[in-house]
Amino acid sequence: VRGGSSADIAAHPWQAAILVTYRRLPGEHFLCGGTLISSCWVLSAAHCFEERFSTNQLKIVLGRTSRATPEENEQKFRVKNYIVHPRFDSENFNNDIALLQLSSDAGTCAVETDTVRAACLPTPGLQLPDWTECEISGYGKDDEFSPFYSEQLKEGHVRLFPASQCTAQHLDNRTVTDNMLCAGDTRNLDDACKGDSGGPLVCAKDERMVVVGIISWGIGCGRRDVPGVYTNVNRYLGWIQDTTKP
Ligand code: 4AZ
Repeated sequence: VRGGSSADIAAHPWQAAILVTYRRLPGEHFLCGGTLISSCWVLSAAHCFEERFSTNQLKIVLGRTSRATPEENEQKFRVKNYIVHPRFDSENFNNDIALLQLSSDAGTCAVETDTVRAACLPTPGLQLPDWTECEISGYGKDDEFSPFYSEQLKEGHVRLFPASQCTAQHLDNRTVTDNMLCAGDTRNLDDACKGDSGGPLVCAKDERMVVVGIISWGIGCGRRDVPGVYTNVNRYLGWIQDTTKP
């Protein structure tokens, strides 16, 4: 997250860290963010999985504030299966959505604690007003030119842009589809940045935190008048339901 501030996982208990073990490198490497949407399912971005990892290369960590340091109360899972949207287009990031199913030796999924809790999915057709203030979180870069990911989880505050300000014209002539939405900060320029992908854009609605977007792409990070682009979760409620049903 560019701008924003350091955050504790307890303030973003749906935040997941997706780690990968590469076949030729030792250790676990941070891959992407994700959002816990039920005890056994994490929502993320399709583009995180373009390398077609096998499930045994992936791990999901919940309840961790520091990106790379294991924590006492964290919950760590293997991935039973992950499903990339069948119409994900790597050319323009249309349908940038994926679901990962958690698994553990004990056969259990995430247990709700102070630091681990699912976000709500939007109700069908939920339309929040333009400029609604929402929040993003992630372990990604502090700014566009930083060589490093953040050591600690960060949060940022962004507002939902009207569709009229979320077009190719505003985004270096890249394709922007109805499956995408834009959010940005016109003052302190908080924005998602490299490494935050797959993570949550959540907005408060009737006292609940609702995952409205998935951090997807952008032109740099926190540039004035250039919003970040998010997968519009509302367009995928049917796909999510079908994919996660028992
Ligand atoms: C990325 O590379 C990325 N400013 C994600 C979001 C944004 C830019 C880059 C939005 O994962």
